[in-house]
Amino acid sequence: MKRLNDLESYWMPFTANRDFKKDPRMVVSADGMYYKSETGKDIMDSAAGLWCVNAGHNRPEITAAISQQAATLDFAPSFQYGHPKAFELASRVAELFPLGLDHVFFTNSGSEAVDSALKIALAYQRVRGKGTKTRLIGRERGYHGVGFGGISVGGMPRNRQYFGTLLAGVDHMTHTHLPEKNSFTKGLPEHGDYLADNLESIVTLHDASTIAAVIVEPVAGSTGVLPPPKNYLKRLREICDKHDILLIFDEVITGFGRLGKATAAEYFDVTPDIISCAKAITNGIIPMGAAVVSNKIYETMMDEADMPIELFHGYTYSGHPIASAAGIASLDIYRDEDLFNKAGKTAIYLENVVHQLKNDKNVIDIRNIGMVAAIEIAPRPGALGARGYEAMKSAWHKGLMLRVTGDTLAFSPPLVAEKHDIDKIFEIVQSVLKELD
Ligand code: PXG
Repeated sequence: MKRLNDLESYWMPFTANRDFKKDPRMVVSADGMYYKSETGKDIMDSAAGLWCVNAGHNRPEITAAISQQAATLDFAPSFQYGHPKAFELASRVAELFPLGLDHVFFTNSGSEAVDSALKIALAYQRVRGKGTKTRLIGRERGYHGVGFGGISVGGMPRNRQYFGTLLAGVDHMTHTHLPEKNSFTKGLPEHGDYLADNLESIVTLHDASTIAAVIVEPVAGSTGVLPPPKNYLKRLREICDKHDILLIFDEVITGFGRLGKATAAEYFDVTPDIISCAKAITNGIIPMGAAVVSNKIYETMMDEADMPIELFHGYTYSGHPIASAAGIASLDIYRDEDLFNKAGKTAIYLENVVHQLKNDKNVIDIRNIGMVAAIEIAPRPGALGARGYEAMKSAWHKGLMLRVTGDTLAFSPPLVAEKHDIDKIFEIVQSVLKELD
C-alpha cells in the first residue's frame, strides 16, 4: 500500500537521504538571521540559506512586492511578449554590474545561468564568423551548477563521474589551492598567480582558434572557499584578451554584495565578458538567475544574427513577473540599506573572529574573503568527509545551520549579520570542534 505523507516521497537534492530521513533536520519558518525548527528551536543561519538570503529572512518589502505582483500579473509569456518588471529589473542589474555589461538574459537558477552563458559564448563566436571557436575551458574544483554544460566545465569529480561523457571539447585549468604555501592566509593568497599561465599551456595545446571561452568562479565557493591568489584574475583576463577568448565569471555566489561590492568583477577590478548570477538576485525568495552580457556580445548578436530571433534559447519562466518583482524589491533593500558596504565592514570583523579558531582541534586551514569564510578540518584517516558531516549534524543540535563540503566548514552569513551574530556563530562552531573526535 502507498504510504502518504511520510518522508520517502521527496528525493532530496545533494542530501544523504537515508541518513536524513532517520533523523530529519526540518525547518518550518525563518526570520532575520534565524530559522525555527519543527520543535520550535531557533537555528542560526550561518549560510544565508544556500548563499542567497543576503538581506536576511522574511523581508516584508519583498513579500509585499510578490503578493502584489501575483495579484496583478501572475504570468506572462517570455517568448515574443514582454512585461515591464522584467525590463525594469534588467536595467537595475545592468546598473549595478560593471560598465559595459549592460544586457541581461534571465534564467531560473545558477545552473541555467551558466549554461546560458556558455551557449551565448558559442553563439557569439559563430555569429561573428569565428565558428571554429567551440572549446570551453573550466578549472579543476570549479562548481558551475548541475546542468550538462555546468558539470562539463566544472571540476568537482563526484558531480561528473556518474553522468556519462559530458560535453565534448572541454578542458580544465589547474585549481589554485596551494595549502603548503598559503594556509591560514587572511584574504587573498600571496602565492599562485602564475597558475593563470596554465591557460597559456592549454591555448598552446588546442590553439586559440578552437577556444570560445574560459569560465571561472572568481572565488571558488562550493569546493570549499578558495579565494584567488593575488593578481591571478588580472592575469587570466590578459591571457584571454591576448588570444581573443571570452572570459566568463560565474558570480552565482559572489554577485550582489557577498564580497562587499555588487560583483566580484568590481571587487577585483577585472571585467569579464559575461557574468552568470542567481541566488541573491531575489534574496533567495524565488528562483531566478541571469547571464549578464557585454555590449560587444549583445550588439554583435543584434547586428549580425542571420535570423529574426537572434538567440534560439530561453525558458518558459525567463524574467517571470513574480521573480522580477522580488528582484526589484531585493535590489531596493540592498541600495536603501547600503548593504554591500555594510558587508564590506562586517567582513573585517568576520576575518578576525574566524582566524581566532586557528589553534582549535583538527583545524588545518582557515580562509576568508568578504562575507565568506571557511575552516578546513583534517579528515579522519580513511574517512574523508566524515568529520565535516558530523560537524554539520552536531551544529544543528546546538542551534546552528552549517554548510559543509567534505571536511570544510563554509560560512556565508546574511549580509545583515551584526558582530554579535558573527560571535555567536563561531562560539557554536568552537564548541562543535571541541567535541569532534
Ligand atoms: N555556479 C556557482 C558558482 C554556484 O555556486 C551554481 C552555479 C548553481 O546554481 P543553482 O541555482 O543551479 O543551484 C552555484 C550554486 C554550497 C552550495 O553550499 C553552493 C551552491 C548551491 C548549493 C549549495 O556549496 N551553488
